[in-house]
Amino acid sequence: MIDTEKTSHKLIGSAFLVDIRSPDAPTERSEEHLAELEKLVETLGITVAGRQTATLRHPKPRLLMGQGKAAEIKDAAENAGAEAIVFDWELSPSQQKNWEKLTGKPVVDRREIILDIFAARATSKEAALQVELARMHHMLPRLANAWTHLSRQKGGAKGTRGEGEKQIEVDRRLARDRIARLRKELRNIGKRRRLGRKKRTRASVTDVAIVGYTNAGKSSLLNALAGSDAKVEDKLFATLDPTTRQTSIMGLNILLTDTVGFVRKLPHSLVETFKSTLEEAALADFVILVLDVSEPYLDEHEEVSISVLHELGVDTSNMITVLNKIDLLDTDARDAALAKRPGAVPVSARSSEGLDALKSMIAERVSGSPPPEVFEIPPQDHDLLELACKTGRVISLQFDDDGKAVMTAVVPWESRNLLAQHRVDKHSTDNIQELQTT
Ligand SMILES: Nc1nc2c(ncn2[C@@H]2O[C@H](COP(=O)(O)OP(=O)(O)OP(=O)(O)O)[C@@H](O)[C@H]2O)c(=O)[nH]1
Ligand SMILES: [Mg+2]
Repeated sequence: MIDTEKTSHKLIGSAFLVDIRSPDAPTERSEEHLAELEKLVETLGITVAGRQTATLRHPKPRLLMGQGKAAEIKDAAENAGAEAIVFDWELSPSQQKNWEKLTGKPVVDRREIILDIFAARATSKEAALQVELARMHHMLPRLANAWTHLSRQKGGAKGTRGEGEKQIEVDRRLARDRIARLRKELRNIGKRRRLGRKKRTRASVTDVAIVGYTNAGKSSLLNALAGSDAKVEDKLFATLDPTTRQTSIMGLNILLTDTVGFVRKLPHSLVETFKSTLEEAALADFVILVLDVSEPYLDEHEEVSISVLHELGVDTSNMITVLNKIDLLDTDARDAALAKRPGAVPVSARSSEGLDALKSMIAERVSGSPPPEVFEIPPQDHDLLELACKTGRVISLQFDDDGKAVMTAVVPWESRNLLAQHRVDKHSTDNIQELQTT
């Protein structure tokens, strides 16, 4: 269970959710955004009292929307008995203040909710410092809101400054000092991490980072590949600290790192502060992008993940894309998903299906060439033998009495997809090593 003591919205019991949608955006998308916001809010233990979408052509500076629409949302939130309003939209400090004045309730945006989840989930010192830094950045421009009541009550005579204003300056100075100290501490932790990485580079171990949208199954995949027991939960942001496990895939030494998940509109301050943790992804030899194939908004999740990776300076040209949770799809849906992403590897971290193919692909990336595999091809599919000869390297080929071909070959990934159904799946790491030494 999440530690709500560490969140700033621990006093909110129920919230009314508001999504802002442009008139051209599909309504289902708004539904999906609200459903995701609901999951985020519930992660904090806050119940959802109701939700509404406001359609806006141009956001307005004061309340995002006109007075009439704002009053409508205020009434809807009140009728639903909500104690707070959460926007799936970045509110400026002044918009937040205006909404709070209008409704007399706490009004927060999606970024604050995510910051709170991170704050509650942070267990390591580094994660806690990073979250605090992100929060300070978020708070700094909002300090003025907290003290305006003092300014109004005790505002000095013309030309002199009110109590509130002085207090804002003191607070700002304190906040800036704290930010500087946090940065310094994080720099030191980063230095130590880099030293550790240098040692690994010298030991010629390949670094592979597992990245992707939150809840896609990254930790489950780490566990399935490395036989580890990283925390797996049907919750958003179960993982905050990178977990690294050493494993051997087809005789190759690999360090697999599970990283913090991505989400739509990840607060920029969080991406900034988690950069050092996410450096694991940027400095990895390559990354494995995990996509939840059962997710209806898979395309958007993929887009978000890739854009965060680019923001982090990750090279995505040699990335392996994994379509996880394939066990949840029927045959037709599987075919459709694979047709859409022909280079992706379908797997199920839960049932282990497809893991052999993924391991082959990882070995191929690490060693620069695909490993040999064994295929049994019935006579009716013998045209695939030609494909293997043309695109790959056939090491041995034998036919049994029924005309079935038993082929050991190195085939590139594209052809391997076609040959996959004939691969002798039980070929294990040991098999491969045996083949390589004979
Ligand atoms: N059906 C099915 N469920 C899976 C599979 N892989 C993971 N899950 C489930 O998906 C949920 C999330 O899995 P995690 O491995 O925690 O996902 P994650 O990407 O590490 O999530 P965060 O750390 O929260 O970002 C859990 O309930 C898993 O049991 C799979 O292959 N099939
Ligand atoms: Mg995880």
